[in-house]
Amino acid sequence: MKNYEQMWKELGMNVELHKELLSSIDKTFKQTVGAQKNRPASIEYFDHVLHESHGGRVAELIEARKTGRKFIGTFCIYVPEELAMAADAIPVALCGGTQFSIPYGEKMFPRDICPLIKSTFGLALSKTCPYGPIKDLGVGETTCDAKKKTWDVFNFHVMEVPQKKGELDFDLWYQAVVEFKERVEKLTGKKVEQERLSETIHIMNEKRRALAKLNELRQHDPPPISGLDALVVMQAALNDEPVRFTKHINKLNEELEGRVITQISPFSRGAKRIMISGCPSVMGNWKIHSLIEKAGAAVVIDETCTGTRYFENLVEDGKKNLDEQLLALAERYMKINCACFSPNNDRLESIEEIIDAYKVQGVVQYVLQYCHGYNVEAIRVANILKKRNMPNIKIETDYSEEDIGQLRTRIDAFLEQLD
Ligand code: BJ8
Repeated sequence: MKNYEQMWKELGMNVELHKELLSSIDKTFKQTVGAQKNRPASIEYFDHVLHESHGGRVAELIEARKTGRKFIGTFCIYVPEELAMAADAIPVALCGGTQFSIPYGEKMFPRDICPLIKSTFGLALSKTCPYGPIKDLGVGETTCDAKKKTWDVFNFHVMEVPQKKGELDFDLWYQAVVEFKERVEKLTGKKVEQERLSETIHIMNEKRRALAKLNELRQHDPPPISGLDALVVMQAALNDEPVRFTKHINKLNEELEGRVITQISPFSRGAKRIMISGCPSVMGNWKIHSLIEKAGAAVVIDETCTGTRYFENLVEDGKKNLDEQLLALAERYMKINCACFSPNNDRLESIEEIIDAYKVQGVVQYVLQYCHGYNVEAIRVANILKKRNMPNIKIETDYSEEDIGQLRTRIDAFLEQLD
């Protein structure tokens, strides 16, 4: 990796602490992702994206800002990236998945909120996040309580994500999309035009198609890629430049198609097929996937925001004017089934469809500690799974390694039950 020390210094970061952060993440990476056997060769690019997320990618954003472009930090997949890009801004998701920054987050935030929030803002508070100093706008959303109150603290633009999916709620969300467009236009000084929006819709749809294809390939037995590597790809998706990213996904997909034919896989045929469902696993967090796959089962799909919820449903393209395009965007994003919605029946239906498509044999409901939305919704998910005689286990955990031994025992017992 190139030396970016000078860049980090100029950004006002705590360079020494940042070195400790990188070596802590690198250690976890080597013990989990790097310890896997039989990885596809094309995964190297996505490893590289992760490794360069505090280096090359930041340097790239700094260069883009010199040409007048603006950089927007996001924290939820509800933020329509197409709109930001059409106004010539660059959106990048900034969620943290590392235990390293949690103690710094806890200096400001209550201890009993979810690790994703504490880790994300712990990075900013400890001056180990290179994105904070170059961010032109932070965009939050009204999803869970902890998140929406956090945006107030940092004075972010907040998109109103409704809590139900009725007509009135859709109108509210549509207004939030229009308001976001106006906010981004104000930031960049550039109007969102129909033609450019049509291009960015195409770019993002192509990215979703490529990710959907990758995931379809996981439907094979044995899957040509591990769940942990598929997660690495999804984590890279939230950071990388979309056109370049799609090109590399298509290359990976070609390799995976070949592996399906030649039956090359990190797993033996008949390995237990697991779905992870619930909270996202953002960059730095490889804990649960790694534990399940080290126990010999294959994570074949993620029903999470670092999984199906990110790439399913395209934005309808070919619209003739900006109003219709905005409506199409609002419709696509409103289909994301976050646990902040009540009732969230669409999520339950989607889980059943995914189970059938991926021939899932067991479901791990993944709940980040103190995430009440997914934790309580786990009851309804468990109920539909019970009706189908589908074994499931709920794992509530944080980013630390403290409970690894206990989790390993529970996962082993769960997988044995699938026999
Ligand atoms: S659309 S899941 S990305 S909000 S895990 S911070 S919900 S307490 S990340 Fe999310 Fe958007 Fe929903 Fe997806 Fe809160 Fe839960 Fe933490 Fe969460």
